[in-house]
Amino acid sequence: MRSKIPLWDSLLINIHLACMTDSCNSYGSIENGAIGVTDGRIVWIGQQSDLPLAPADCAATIYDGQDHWLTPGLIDCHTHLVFGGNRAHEFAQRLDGVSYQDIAAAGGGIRATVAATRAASDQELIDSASARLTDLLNEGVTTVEIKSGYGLNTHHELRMLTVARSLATMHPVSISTTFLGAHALPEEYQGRQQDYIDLVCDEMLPAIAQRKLADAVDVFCETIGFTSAQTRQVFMAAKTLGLPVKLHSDQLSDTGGSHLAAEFKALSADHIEYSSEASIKAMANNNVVAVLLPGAFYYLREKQIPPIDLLRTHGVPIAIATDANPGSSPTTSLLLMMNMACTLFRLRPLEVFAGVTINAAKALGLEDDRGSLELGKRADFALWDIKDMAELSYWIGTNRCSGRFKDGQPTMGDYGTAK
Ligand code: DI6
Ligand code: FE
Repeated sequence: MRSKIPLWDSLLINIHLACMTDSCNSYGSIENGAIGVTDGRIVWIGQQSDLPLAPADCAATIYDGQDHWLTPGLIDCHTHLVFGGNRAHEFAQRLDGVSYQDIAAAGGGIRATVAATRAASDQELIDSASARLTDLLNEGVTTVEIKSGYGLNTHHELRMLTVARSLATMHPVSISTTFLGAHALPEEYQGRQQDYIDLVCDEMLPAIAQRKLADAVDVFCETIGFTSAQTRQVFMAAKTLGLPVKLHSDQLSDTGGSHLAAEFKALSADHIEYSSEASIKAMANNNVVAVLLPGAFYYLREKQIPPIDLLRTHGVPIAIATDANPGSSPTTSLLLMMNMACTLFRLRPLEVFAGVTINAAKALGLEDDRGSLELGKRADFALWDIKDMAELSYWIGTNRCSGRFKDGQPTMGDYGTAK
């Protein structure tokens, strides 16, 4: 029998914590720690031996962390998770030497996925995205960003964003949605690029903003995407509607996209393999997160590594994401991306882990709410059966995730209730 009214809703004991509160220097580790939760928020954090009362008096529900590591829930801050069909047939073409750009120019690539997405029912889109989302969640992910961009007309872009939002009602996850109407030129606008950008700005964006279906606006600024001038037009329209922006920039060539992202104080500039030092400096000065996407780099067999040393020198926060999409990064494993960020980009395990927690939260504008273990932040946790935090990027294709909590509720793993 408990003698007192418990202080908190729940308490996790027998765990080691990686708080990520000083992520430039350390994991912010607390070995033999404990964490208290009320109303889905962190209300106590520290050494288990410093608990104010006996565990049973601290909380109504107590979970035994079994000596595992507990971290902030992972955040995948750049995905294109909702789409119809897949592009396995293009993979074979590419292995025969046809480039991603050539496939796009021949009407395949993104346009092929647009056709498949338009043809898919809402339920088909939900089912296929749910399967991919489940893969991410099984690896300790608790927040996912999802972009539109395979609808490319008002009806289908609204549908993609609605489907993306609905996933959060079916799975224990937070979803941030991003409107990417300027992803590719739809076939019916061939030769009328400017008309399409006008449609994005004058019709699609207001319709989406009115329904509050997007948390941010993105553009594919690239030789095979849209120009800097067109990107600027979309960004201005987004700003007018009060929506933050982010950008696919300098992935295949230096178009000055990252510089433009900085000028608009974008949440993030993503890919950035070809970004110049001037662009990186501008990103640093404007608090723009660099989102690196090693899956696309690997899958497109790119050679140009993002300017990691410049990002370090100028203090640009680095995030890592899957870019999950059917054309350039067909993956649903954020853990594999973490390993690739180390092996392909030479990032360190600590940098990579900050990249899927606190810096990924920054890339979504959510750093005050999640991404680290701090008082008042959301109780989204991942638990790991590991001895050393570096294991999370060391294993290749191995999932050591043993549990997950969303808003303080256990959603995966069996941590019982300790007495
Ligand atoms: N960059 C990417 O990596 C994806 N979109 C983009 O703008 C690729 C999308 C696709 O090929 O389907
Ligand atoms: Fe992308």
